[in-house]
Amino acid sequence: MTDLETIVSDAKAAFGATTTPADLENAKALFLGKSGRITELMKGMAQLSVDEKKSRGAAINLSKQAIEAALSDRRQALADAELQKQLKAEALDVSLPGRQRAQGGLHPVSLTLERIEAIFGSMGFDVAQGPEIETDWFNFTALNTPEDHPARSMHDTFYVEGGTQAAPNLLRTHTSPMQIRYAVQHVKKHRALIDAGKSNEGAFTGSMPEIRVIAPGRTYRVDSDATHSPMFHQCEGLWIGENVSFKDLKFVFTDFCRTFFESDDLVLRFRPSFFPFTEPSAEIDIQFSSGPLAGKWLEVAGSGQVHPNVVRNMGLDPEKYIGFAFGMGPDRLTMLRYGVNDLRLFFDGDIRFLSQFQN
Ligand code: 2NM
Repeated sequence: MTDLETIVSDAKAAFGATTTPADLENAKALFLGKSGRITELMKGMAQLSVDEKKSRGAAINLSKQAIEAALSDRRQALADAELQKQLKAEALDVSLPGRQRAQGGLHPVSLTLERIEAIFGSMGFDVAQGPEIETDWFNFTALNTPEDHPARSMHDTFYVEGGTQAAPNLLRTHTSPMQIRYAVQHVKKHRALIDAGKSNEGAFTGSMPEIRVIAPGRTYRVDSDATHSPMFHQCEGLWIGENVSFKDLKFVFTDFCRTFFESDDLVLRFRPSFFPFTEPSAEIDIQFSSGPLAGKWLEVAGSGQVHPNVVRNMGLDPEKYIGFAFGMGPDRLTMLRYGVNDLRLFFDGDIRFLSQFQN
């Protein structure tokens, strides 16, 4: 092997042994760099004669070209290998099944609130929502609650900053304050329309359209055990007009319970009771004729004819306007409907419990 053939063969071997472009450039320098082996041979030609220079120069040049060709081949090979590696790393297996997106759902109590709103909505009831921080007036006084009533005590009510010392602000203990707010607005609006000689109910009658409203939402009391949570839900209903009576309450609430529990033969019992805001007052119990709860009387709501003082606080004359109200607990209705035995499960946020309720 001539010295040139050895150099070309060494270069091919050196290039072939490299695995990265940087290694290859280092290997190139050994042969074609400033003090590389080919460059050194060229420098050594200085002492040769003109004829020798011609033939030696041509031979060195051929070798140099062979090394450059080998270098270029190796560059391409390394680049191809890199590309293949990258393609393999980024390969998409289009035959893999798609990733399932977890499906969220409404909270069971929200499902109950939606059902309540839909059922009462079908009976012409509006849905009113309002503040959870209330004034003493709307939560207690307007609802005919005596100054010394135990519900006003700090043991039962969460008081918050704001208001006056005599009438501090509080977290509403029921949603009835919203009934008062709604009724006052309703009365104001229709009184203005009547005064202007108009009615938004079509022909002018000179009288106010009935108040028919439910108020669902969060309420708060100082209470915590398996059946009481400091935050719980309430839905109160109100129906006031010139000729609304207890028989309307019985019809409406019976229809509601039968629709809500999907049980046509469910029966109701009205048991005398007391509330400051109604007179007379009654607890409403229901009884299923079949299913796991058959035969038991279950308390589902409180109700009564709205007290004249409360009607007056709505801005209405109790001699002319009369009606009834009721209040129920959507948390308890949800427990009964789905057979849940511990109220706290609703508020623990355990997805294993919550995901059992179908929307
Ligand atoms: C109940 C029971 C009885 C009630 C009263 C009123 C209002 F605003 F008319 F005064 N709203 N809700 C009421 C009546 C609530 O809950 C157990």
